[in-house]
Amino acid sequence: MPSSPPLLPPGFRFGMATSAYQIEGAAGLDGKGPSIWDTFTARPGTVRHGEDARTAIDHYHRYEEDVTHIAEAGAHDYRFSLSWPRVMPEGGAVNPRGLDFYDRLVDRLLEAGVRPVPTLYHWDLPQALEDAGGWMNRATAHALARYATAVAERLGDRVHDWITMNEMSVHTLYGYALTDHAPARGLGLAALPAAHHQLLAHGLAVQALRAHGAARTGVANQHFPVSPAGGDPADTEAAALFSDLTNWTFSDPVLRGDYPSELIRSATGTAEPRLAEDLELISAPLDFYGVNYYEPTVIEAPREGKDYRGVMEVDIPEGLPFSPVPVAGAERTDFGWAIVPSALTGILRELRDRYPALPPVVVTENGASFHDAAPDARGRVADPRRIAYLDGHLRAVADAVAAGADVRGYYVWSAFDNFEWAAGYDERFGLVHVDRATLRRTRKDSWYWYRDVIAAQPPAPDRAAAPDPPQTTGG
Ligand code: GBH
Repeated sequence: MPSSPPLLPPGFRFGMATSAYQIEGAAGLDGKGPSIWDTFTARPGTVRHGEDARTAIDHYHRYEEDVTHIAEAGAHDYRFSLSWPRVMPEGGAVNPRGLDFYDRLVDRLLEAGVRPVPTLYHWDLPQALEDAGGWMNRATAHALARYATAVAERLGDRVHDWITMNEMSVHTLYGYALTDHAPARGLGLAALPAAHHQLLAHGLAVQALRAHGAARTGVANQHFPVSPAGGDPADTEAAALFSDLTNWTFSDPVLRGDYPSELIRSATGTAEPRLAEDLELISAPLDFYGVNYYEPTVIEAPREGKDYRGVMEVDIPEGLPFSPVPVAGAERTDFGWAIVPSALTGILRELRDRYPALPPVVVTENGASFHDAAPDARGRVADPRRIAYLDGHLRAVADAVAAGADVRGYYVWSAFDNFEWAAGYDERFGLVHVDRATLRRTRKDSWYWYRDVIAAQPPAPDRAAAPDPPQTTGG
């Protein structure tokens, strides 16, 4: 690793990210209703070691200490999510005590000089709404818009930056097409209406947030940079279809007002002229576009008789016209994900080339799981491989900027070790270590490294005095 820190342009925003279900705990406390993840984790065999998130890392009670870990690193932004079933236990009527928590958290962040960037929806749908059809039901999009209004009414005087939805692609794929995440529907391609209704929810939420004074609104989409395994045209075709389904189905409607193909457009299950109206709403210009990036995917056209099981963390059903294959020659995280920083430069450039109307980009998630050892006798957690991962990816962002991509921020996933969905607590993404038995927090070496990287950046034009809007040059 080079000794000089990765440098980004003045005003570039460094942050950390988390999500409500993965950290809060306090299940059922202060009127919180159940989410689809409570239902899912209660079923045997869904999560590694049968773990659940009833306590998670107890952020609900420890948020003051947690904000200190974020602020003392010098992070400019903190991306967290609001728990819909905490705010609306059944997805409808508001639970004021749920809102009180976010009110306290936002105040604490502002006191500490950290800009709050809440995400409305990070996969924890109120179970009552799932019982009414979940994202397969168009009404869920309108329910989300009412939720957006309720939180903006309460927090909008202090929160100016909003993210509507997190990774609609992963939620649709793992939760609705496959069964690896809640609500485990296993619908295959018939899951596409769930994608459309989330996109509609995004569009409606943008409207609702702006009506309540939001200054900057965006969405966080997972992007899987996809490449064909070989020069065979069948591989190229398979990779294009895979990328349509996992990438462009979720970004094209937002950034250019249509689905990537006729096939997908008709599989959304929404008929004209309503579909065209929806797309109009979904493509309202955004203030920023969030990119979550972890690793690239290599795709081939399935070879007869070849066994593809175990290649992905989730098993893709047989009989599909594409198969993911391992990324050749890449180092891997302890989660088994390929480490390819250049693919982040690649996807940032590809987005710029694909969308003439692309707003400024923020890398809203990037990070790596390593199975860090517990703090040693002196309270140190050495995690050199996480530092190398983050360093490489920040340089990859700098490369994209040098190549003309307009990237304005980077958020590490994650501030804290947390509940990694179906993988439970083995997978540690945090800059801060969390001991499972005591929930004690310990800053890892990567936390100190990140603090030093942030401190080494060129000074921003009066960032502290002018948080809103970012380019202001007050004095
Ligand atoms: C994000 O999802 C989530 O937003 C966040 O909640 C989560 O904790 C974090 O990232 C870490 O997972 O084919 O086996 O190589 C990321 C979703 C989907 C990223 C699958 C990597 C490839 C797995 N991911 N993916 S594999």
